[in-house]
Amino acid sequence: MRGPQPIEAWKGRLDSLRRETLGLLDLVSEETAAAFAHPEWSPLRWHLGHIAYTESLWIRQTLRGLPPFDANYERLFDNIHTPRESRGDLPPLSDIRGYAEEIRKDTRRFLEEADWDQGNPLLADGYIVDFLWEHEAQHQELMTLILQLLPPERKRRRQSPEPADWYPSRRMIRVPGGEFTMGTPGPWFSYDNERPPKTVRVREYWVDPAPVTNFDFGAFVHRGGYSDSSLWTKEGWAWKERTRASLPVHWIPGPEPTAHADSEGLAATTRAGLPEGARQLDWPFDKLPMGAGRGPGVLLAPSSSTGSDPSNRLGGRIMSVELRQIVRLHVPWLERTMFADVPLRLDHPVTGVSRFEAEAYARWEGKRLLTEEEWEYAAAFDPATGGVRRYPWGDDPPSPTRANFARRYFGTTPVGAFPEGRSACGALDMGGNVWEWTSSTFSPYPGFVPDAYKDYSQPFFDGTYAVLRGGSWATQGPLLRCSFRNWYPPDVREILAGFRCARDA
Ligand code: AVJ
Ligand code: FE
Repeated sequence: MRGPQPIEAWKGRLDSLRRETLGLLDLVSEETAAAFAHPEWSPLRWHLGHIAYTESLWIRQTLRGLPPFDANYERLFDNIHTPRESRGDLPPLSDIRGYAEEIRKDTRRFLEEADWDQGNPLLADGYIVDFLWEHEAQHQELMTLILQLLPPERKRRRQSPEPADWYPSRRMIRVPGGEFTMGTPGPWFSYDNERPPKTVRVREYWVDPAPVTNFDFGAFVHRGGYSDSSLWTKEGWAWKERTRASLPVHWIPGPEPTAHADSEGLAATTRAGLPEGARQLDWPFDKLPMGAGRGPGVLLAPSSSTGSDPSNRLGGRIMSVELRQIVRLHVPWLERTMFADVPLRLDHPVTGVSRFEAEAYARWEGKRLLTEEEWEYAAAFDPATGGVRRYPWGDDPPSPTRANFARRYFGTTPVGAFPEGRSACGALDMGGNVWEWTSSTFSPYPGFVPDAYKDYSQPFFDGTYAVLRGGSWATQGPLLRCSFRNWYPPDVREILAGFRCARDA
């Protein structure tokens, strides 16, 4: 017989997550919350209704056997039966908030009165509470990427802390082959697609310690990566030709680079620090003088002399803070961040790329994407114990020193800025910062059994979805578990995703 359920803690968790959801809506006007930011993504306001609708579906209707609270809302906020195009005509925000509050009252009552020992799998170990929490958390992430698509002037600025400066080695990590347990091995909540756990054998490979940066991707763009069909898969090239993609989603061709040189000091440093003619360089890094030393406040800079070690393309060169500023002055792109358009932040991971772009970039570097097996092995396997970790750093819950997650910075952070979050093999940013495209197609593990919410994973096993791993800066902590699988069609670019490269050993 198990002890009393932590009802109060569950209510507290659900309510505090809800406050965050409402906080996201507070970043924009009522009008903006009701509008489409992008034709492929529902209005912000729809997500609140859908979150409440899902709570009602499982608690009020499935578990309590009551009729829907409101038949109209029922239809409107059902993701399967109401096509996205018709989600533009929504009730006022105050009505949707009222609906969500009514449903929540019902949920609280249910949690207090439920018979937790009746053997219903929806109730066992509080499954339904975790499920609703994670569902809402995932919709928060969708709301965040929608906010990211809106121009900065339509959002109320929010203050975020500055991430610490820390720049990791760029040397690829050699991961010895081996066997490990893939999928959820613990008693904590997981989705059906993470189960059952399975033993997987992985061959030895090399993996980048961090995701591909804007700097790296800029070099690919500058060197004509988007116009060299030999780098792209057939499907990827067709996509590129059709969409005319030529830059990641949030990159904006900048004004003349010198336009950013607004400070006297920086302009002077620029004159002193750059070789003659540097202003004419399209991609300034090749000719930049490199500093020495490393530690806080320095940037691992690329080098044209990459040496003979192909696993160390960037040569481990370091450049000073001043040079980092100069380089920014000369980057020909701006980047749209949540609250401002800024010169492209070179040490941040590239985002806003489809899997097609990720594949082309990887091939350009003579590398490839990781399979999801390789990804999970690098994130979870601990050779010291032979077992797997719940999170890349171990079993402790995510914390701000280990990962950029839960919108703490409202954007990406420089790659590898959280050394305490490294996995056993030394890979950084395996939890948070950006989702990572893998080369794997979303499919069930052998012995897959759908959970009560049958349409959570199963409809997406048709071979058209690619797996992403690792969580982003907007992902809530529990979803950073190494076994969590995300999926999208390979041509989607608006999600908060980048990628990491690997290569055969
Ligand atoms: C796992 C992010 C692909 O958004 O369709 C939300 C999550 N499922 N409501 C999605 C989800 C049902 C899902 N992804
Ligand atoms: Fe949903």
